[in-house]
Amino acid sequence: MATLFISDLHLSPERPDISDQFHRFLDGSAREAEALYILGDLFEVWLGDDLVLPEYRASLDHLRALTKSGVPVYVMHGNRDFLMGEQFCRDTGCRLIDDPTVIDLYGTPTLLMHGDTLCTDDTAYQEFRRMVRDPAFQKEFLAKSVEERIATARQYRETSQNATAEKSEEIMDVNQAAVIAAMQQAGVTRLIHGHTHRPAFHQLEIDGKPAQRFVLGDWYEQGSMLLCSAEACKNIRLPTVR
Ligand code: LP5
Ligand code: MN
Repeated sequence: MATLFISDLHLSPERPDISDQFHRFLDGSAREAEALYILGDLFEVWLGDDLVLPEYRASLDHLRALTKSGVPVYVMHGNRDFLMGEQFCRDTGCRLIDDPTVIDLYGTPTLLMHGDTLCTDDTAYQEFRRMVRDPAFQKEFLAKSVEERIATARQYRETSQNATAEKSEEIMDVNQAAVIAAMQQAGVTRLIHGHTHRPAFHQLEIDGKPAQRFVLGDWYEQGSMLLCSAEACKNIRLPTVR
């Protein structure tokens, strides 16, 4: 048996092939899993549970079919879809988990995060994050009309695209001290996260003990997952079928 971790699918009507691959994954290998964890940015953007794009419906249905088949699916918010809420859970049978969350992964306490909070050198982003994660700010946003929400999100995207084009790769990666602090605080020697779209396995040392950081890959070009069994965790690229 295995536990699967994915993140950063950025499902969007603009890339229907990726949605297809996700659906095949949910109907196929995910059915054999003990559990599936989606660690943020499942959707390119989520403007509220009451504003689901018609193109997203099929993905919700495939998720629902997986949870109905008995595979638990845990979903964490990313920096694009943090407005997913209770209705999303009712529609899919998925359970939302906090960022950060510690799970017992075959006997090894494992810290799960989206990864954006580890990018502490990106101070402009952290400031933006504080603003949009404020419950009062979100309540105000969700009270806006559909058109206003779409327009505001578009402005955020444009501002963000311009900002990221100016930032260095180092600034947009995790800060090593933040990684160590998060792992120490959680009392773990294993971390799994996404967000940076730099799939990798990093070995580090925390308080003299060997520790591991697994970074999940994005689904821009093709699917990607981390498969963990009692023996090991390995990053796997999912074959594209066109
Ligand atoms: O997403 P990605 O990978 O391209 O970039 C992220 C960071 N950017 C973001 C912003 C999102 O892309 C915007 C879309 C989110 C829609 C959310 C739902 C609707 C809003 C709900 C409100 C309650 O997350 C980017 C990081 C990068 O990752 C790497 O970590 O660098 O951060 C930025 O670029 C942020 C900028 O540095 C600062 C942006 C300030 C924006 C201020 C508001 C602009 C005024 C618009 C007027 C309404
Ligand atoms: Mn992200």
